[in-house]
Amino acid sequence: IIYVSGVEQLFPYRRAYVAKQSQPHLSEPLSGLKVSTGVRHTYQDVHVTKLSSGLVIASLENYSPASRIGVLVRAGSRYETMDSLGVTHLLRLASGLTTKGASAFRICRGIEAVGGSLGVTTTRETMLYTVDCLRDHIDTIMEYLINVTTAPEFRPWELSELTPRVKVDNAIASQSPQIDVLENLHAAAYKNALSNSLYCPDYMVGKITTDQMHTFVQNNFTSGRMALVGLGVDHAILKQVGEQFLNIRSGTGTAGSKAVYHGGELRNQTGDSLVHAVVVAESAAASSAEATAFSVLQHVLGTGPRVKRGSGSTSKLEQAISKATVQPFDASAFNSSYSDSGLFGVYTISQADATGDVIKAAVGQVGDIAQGNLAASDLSRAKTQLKAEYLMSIENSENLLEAIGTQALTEGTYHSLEAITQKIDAVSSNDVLYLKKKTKKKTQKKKEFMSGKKSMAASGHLVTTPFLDEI
Ligand SMILES: *[C@@H]1O[C@H](CO)[C@@H](O)[C@H](O)[C@H]1NC(C)=O
Ligand SMILES: *[C@@H]1O[C@H](CO)[C@@H](O)[C@H](O)[C@H]1NC(C)=O
Ligand SMILES: *[C@@H]1O[C@H](CO)[C@@H](O)[C@H](O)[C@H]1NC(C)=O
Ligand SMILES: CC(=O)N[C@H]1CO[C@H](CO)[C@@H](O)[C@@H]1O
Repeated sequence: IIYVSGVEQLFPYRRAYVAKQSQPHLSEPLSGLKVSTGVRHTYQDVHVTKLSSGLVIASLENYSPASRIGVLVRAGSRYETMDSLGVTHLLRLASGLTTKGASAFRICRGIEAVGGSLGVTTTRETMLYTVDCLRDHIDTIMEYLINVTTAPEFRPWELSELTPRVKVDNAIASQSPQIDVLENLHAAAYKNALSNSLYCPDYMVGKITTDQMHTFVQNNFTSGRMALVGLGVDHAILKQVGEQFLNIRSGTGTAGSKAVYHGGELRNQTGDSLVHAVVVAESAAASSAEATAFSVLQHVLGTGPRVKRGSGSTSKLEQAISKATVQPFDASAFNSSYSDSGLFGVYTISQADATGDVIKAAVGQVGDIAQGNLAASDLSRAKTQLKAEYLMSIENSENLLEAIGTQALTEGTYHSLEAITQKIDAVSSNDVLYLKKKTKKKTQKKKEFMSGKKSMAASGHLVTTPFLDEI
């Protein structure tokens, strides 16, 4: 977090917070970083504490006049049971509903009165409740956050009022070929857990009960599955809040079932002349060393245009596909990673009659690199892009909060920027090729793209779109 001079004039009271800091915890700047003169650099430490209840508290005091606090819970759609599919979709919409301490009306008015906001985002693995406000109102807003996450009531009539909103969400999602393809990809790739959709299945809309909501929250919102994260807040204050109020259900709950990769394909013939298609194999779990190598490989192949309408891109996918077709296309390497599994492959968008050529050229290019066709210049470009992308992404406080929270929740610690960039620098061409080459070894087999069991999803007019066994 870098403050440019000028901020102080805008927010004169920021000084007060700076002055309060008796013992500055300043970590070292990135080694070798050139510091421009005139800019004051302060690198603060992220503090992480794990309470005996299992709750992890992580915070970064950045002396900002605005604070952002989040509760991250390991309670994404993968933890839904077969009988309660869609519960997390409803939870995502239910964050402003009546709690034991305050009505929906009071929550909304109270947050608005302090100029704050409350939001919820969910992934397949986690739910993140976030509030933000000016620092002066931090106590008020934290109380709402705690009540919303620990004491929801899920009144039946309030839940039924959400039904039209679930329908709208589903209708919007079904308009998007991207969402369609990614949901179908997960449904095809996994047998359980990660196959669950982020959206409530149509047959469950309006059928989810108050009891189902309570059971899910009781079992999954336990201290050991939560992290309380703050930006622009004192660590001691956050810790106190965690100890006093987020301590209601200790323990970790059951572990949840491990994702089982299955492999398969789902095609949605919609007649749309633009075809979205994704072909993947199983890759590495997040935070494994291999995951970093996969991210580097992703950037070798290309993650989409970096120069608007630029020509002569270094993206390996673009280069290969341009040779196979003169039609316009969009191709990027795809990856998604989870705590116990991951998917890696190629995502293409193309005209219906060119799709066959585009997909085959894209998959062929991944195979080409597997043969060892990886230039040192491509590897170093990819690493530079990956570092730049990561560092840019955490300049945004939402991304930073999520990054700190995810690391605190999954690893109980926070890796400094330097540690992360070092990890990227350490990836060698062998690491990248290893992912593809050491296929004969049983342990590596499932991490291998060319011979690994693939999954595919496609949506559009699928007239030339190959089936998996034709790729
Ligand atoms: C939070 O819950 C407590 C106890 O139920 C209640 O006394 C308090 O008023 C609530 N506060 C807010 C802001 O909802
Ligand atoms: C197929 O796509 C259509 C619209 O593009 C969507 O409404 C439908 O839900 C999709 N079906 C599946 C099975 O994904
Ligand atoms: C999450 O809640 C469901 C009930 O809806 C329960 O069956 C499941 O075991 C819980 N998951 C974990 C990991 O405790
Ligand atoms: C395992 C892996 O490569 N994960 C990366 C996938 O891509 C996203 C965004 O492009 C990164 O945030 C992940 O780290």
